[in-house]
Amino acid sequence: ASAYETVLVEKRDKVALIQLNRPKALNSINQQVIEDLNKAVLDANADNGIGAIVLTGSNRAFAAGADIKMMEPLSFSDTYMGGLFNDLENITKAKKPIIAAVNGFALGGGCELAMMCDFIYAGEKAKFGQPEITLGVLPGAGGTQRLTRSVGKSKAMEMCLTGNFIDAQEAKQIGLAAQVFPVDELVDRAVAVGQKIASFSKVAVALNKEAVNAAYETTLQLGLDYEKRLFYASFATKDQKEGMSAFREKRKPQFTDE
Ligand code: CO8
Repeated sequence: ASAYETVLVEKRDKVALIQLNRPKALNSINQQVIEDLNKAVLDANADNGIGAIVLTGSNRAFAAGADIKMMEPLSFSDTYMGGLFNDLENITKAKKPIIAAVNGFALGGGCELAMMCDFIYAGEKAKFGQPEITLGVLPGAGGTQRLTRSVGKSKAMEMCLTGNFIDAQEAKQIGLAAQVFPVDELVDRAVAVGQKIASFSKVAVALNKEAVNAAYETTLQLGLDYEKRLFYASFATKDQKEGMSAFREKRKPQFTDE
């Protein structure tokens, strides 16, 4: 039995595979999903045996957005004072990388959730979209911000203003998805890449993630300075000595995450 109501967690060697599991509502996101997902990510992040996380849904839906039936009766003050969906963002605080493996629909909050991950792999049948406009609202968890930074203004604006879905090939072509895989292979391929990442120094992985993310927050010069500080800091780790001596000695490095 799973420790969670709406997610399944499976440990595959050094990768935590977290699967959204609310099939009756196409994995739409409510408070329970957010709580379960945060806890699952936090646990994986704290587990020394885990080096990367893969987040997936079902073949039909990664997540079809926020739960529309739950949102319908809410007032402005309910959402504002209650900070509706604020906590979903917590998964971005994980030091360990999260790969989104998207089969089926990633719509609204589902597309936003995928974009909170560090990179996206899409199954051939995946569909991405920000259909909030069709409901009389707008994206509320990064769909106007992360999407725009990821694919540029014209495409992001088109997606937000029309609500039209894009398929996996287009998602790859515009840089939203890093790669496209056959539906049945997607999760295994994502886990395999997770294992590769997990074979590296955890400190180096976290430093790389932090530095790339800094590119979203700042100017080029400040970002370059920040990168350089982190690069210098990596020389304070044992793993830097291990990685470089292993290269010189033509052997496989044994990282200790120190
Ligand atoms: N919320 C609640 N229930 C949903 C949702 C949803 N987002 N999506 C699907 N469901 C339910 C359906 O109501 C249906 O339930 P029932 O059988 O009880 O009627 C069941 O899932 C199956 O769905 P469909 O019968 O509609 O399946 P289809 O294959 O015909 O269509 C679609 C699939 C195209 C995905 C369709 O279900 C759809 O359009 N869903 C809504 C997509 C959408 O508009 N998403 C955006 C929601 S708004 C949002 O996300 C705001 C983001 C703010 C921040 C969020 C952070 C989490």
